[in-house]
Amino acid sequence: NDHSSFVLWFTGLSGSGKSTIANLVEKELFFKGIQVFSLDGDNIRAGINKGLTFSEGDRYENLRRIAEIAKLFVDSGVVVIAAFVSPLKKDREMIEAIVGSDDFVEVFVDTSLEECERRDVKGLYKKARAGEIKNFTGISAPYEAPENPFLEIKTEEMSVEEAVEKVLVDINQKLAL
Ligand code: GGZ
Repeated sequence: NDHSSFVLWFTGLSGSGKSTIANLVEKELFFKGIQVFSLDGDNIRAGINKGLTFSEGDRYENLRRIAEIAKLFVDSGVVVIAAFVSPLKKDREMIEAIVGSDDFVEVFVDTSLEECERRDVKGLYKKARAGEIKNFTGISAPYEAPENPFLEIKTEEMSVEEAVEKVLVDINQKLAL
């Protein structure tokens, strides 16, 4: 292994573009020969965290387990890419405490609620507005924006390609450590 490992943690609203950017970053790192693994809602909430809801307590437990798994991967020398709404400041602090400050690289995918709702890729905002989904982040549950992220990506001001490039450039020095 000739690169350092850490957790690249994407936080942002549902539909903000976290997964899209994270998946492309993973691909690029893989092509560079870096050992990388992605954790996302699809492989986590369907498996190890099956049964957890979107209550505040269950989100905490969801994220705590993810952080512990991420730490195991980092200890094995793998760069971890995690994309979760992770809406609460105290939960992200918990994640940072588990992973370790030096290895927690926070990326805030900053897309306004208005834009996420306008995109509504999965129709979830419409359902949340109709009251069909409870505790929906941005509608009926809070999202606390990070105050001091390693990196902030305003998706309304740049293309996906530009966002991916920005992440790659900014983590280069972390990889070389
Ligand atoms: C937020 C929800 C909810 C509620 C289902 N609130 O856009 P998506 O669909 O694919 O991503 C969202 C995903 C969020 O799961 P996370 O594990 O990332 O959340 S957390 O970090 O808060 O634990 C969304 C879908 O699940 N989803 N219900 N009520 N997002």
